[in-house]
Amino acid sequence: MKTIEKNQNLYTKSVQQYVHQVFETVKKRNPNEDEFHQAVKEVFDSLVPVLEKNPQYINQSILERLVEPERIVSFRVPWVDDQGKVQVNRGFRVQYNSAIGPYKGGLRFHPSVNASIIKFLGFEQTFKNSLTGQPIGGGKGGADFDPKGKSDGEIMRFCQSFMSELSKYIGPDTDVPAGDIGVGSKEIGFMFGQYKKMRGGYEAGVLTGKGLGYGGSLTRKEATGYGTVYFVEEMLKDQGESFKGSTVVVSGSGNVSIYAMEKAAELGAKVVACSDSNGYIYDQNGINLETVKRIKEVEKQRISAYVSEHPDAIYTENCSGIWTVPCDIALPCATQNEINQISAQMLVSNGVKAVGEGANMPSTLDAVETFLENNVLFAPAKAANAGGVAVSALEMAQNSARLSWTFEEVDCKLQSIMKNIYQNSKQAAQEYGVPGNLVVGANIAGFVKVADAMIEQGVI
Ligand code: NDP
Ligand code: 2IT
Repeated sequence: MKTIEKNQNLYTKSVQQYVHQVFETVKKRNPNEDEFHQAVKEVFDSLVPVLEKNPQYINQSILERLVEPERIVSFRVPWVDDQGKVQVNRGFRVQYNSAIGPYKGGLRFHPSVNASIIKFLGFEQTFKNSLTGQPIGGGKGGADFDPKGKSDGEIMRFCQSFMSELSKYIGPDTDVPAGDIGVGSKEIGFMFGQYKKMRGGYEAGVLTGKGLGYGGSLTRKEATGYGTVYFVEEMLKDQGESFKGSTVVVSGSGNVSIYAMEKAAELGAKVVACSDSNGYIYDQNGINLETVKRIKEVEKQRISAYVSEHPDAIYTENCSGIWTVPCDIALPCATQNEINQISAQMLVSNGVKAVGEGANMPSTLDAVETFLENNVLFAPAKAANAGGVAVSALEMAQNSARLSWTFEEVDCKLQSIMKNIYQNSKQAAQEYGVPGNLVVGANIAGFVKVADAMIEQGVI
């Protein structure tokens, strides 16, 4: 018995060493790409038990293959601003992994966009899309373009130039982009128009998140935020808890944040704070969502404008201060690494019960550690925010069938997808000896399907 145990320990150690070695190579081959390293490290740390039980993944070099995107394109995006001056941005598309379907994932327009950000997002997307149970591979793209302060004409000219190049690489069965930070239905509309003009044909399924009048799906706008709340509600239900009567803090005030707030409030929670990149608002009466929607979606103002209409509310500069607001449930829905260890510790000290990641990789690795060590229920991004891309895949299905489903039909499918992701992640965590750890569970459940498909398709 002792010998078997000793051999098992030795084997575990050698698997850990192998994983460590592949990770060191990733760092060496992708220097200065901190976000990409972080995303890979989180997944790799989760995979040791699955690699121990399945040596074929090691023999077939699945990790080595997964850290190398199938293809990355980087391109010049020239456009003319309202003053007649030529501006140049850098565009990207990473076609990360097509083992289980066409590349699928959003486009981000934000000045911080670079290869590291796009690769971390593409890597995450591969496992997230696998978790949805739908036939979609992983992709991501974007540009270091800042839509803030640009006129509609400037945004249109930028989108047209961006699509003139991107159109060479995408298609309804090849690669299907959608929105992300800085890209909503307006930008998707401009890009779709340009794609259609260049192709000379109506390929509705080439982009998702389209307007409802030309192939968009009902519930896509709401899907990421609603899905995150559905996922967290399932997680709470398992512990005999729910959103009802809880105090909730949601960072950001964009697409994901607004609809997470809406669904949390619908389920009986009081949402007391939200933010933008400048600062956060706190409203002890509960955030008035109609005001937030008008300020952000229609008037495109800063969130600070809220307090002039709601005198009880307080605006504070510095967006990370939002994590000092006491709450039962925290939903980070803004951007990567918005919760560091100090903020995580603050949330724990203030008694947070659950954290649900609506954004991609919003918690640093040590923040995640802090939540898990303190028994906070933790819903990781790949699982919790998969509702957006899941409904994108439903949009593709509707486009292929040339029909549209009702809001209720799509919402119902979204709820059942989120429940499945929760159950599959929970089950994988249990099966591999870390019950309740949804980080490990989601990573394993997402990985196994992609890895098996890669093996079945041979070395390509
Ligand atoms: P939006 O552009 O609609 O909103 C982004 C929000 O986050 C804004 O309030 C913005 O504030 C804030 N924000 C952006 N960057 C920063 C930053 N560097 N520091 C602080 N705040 C910031 O984007 P989405 O709501 O679509 O995306 C939010 C997150 O959710 C991202 O991580 C995205 O990858 C993820 N996600 C999005 C999905 C979707 O379907 N849209 C699906 C799954 C995940 P400001 O206006 O000041 O910039
Ligand atoms: O991060 C994400 O999952 C998204 N931005 C949505 C991608 C999509 O294809 O709908």
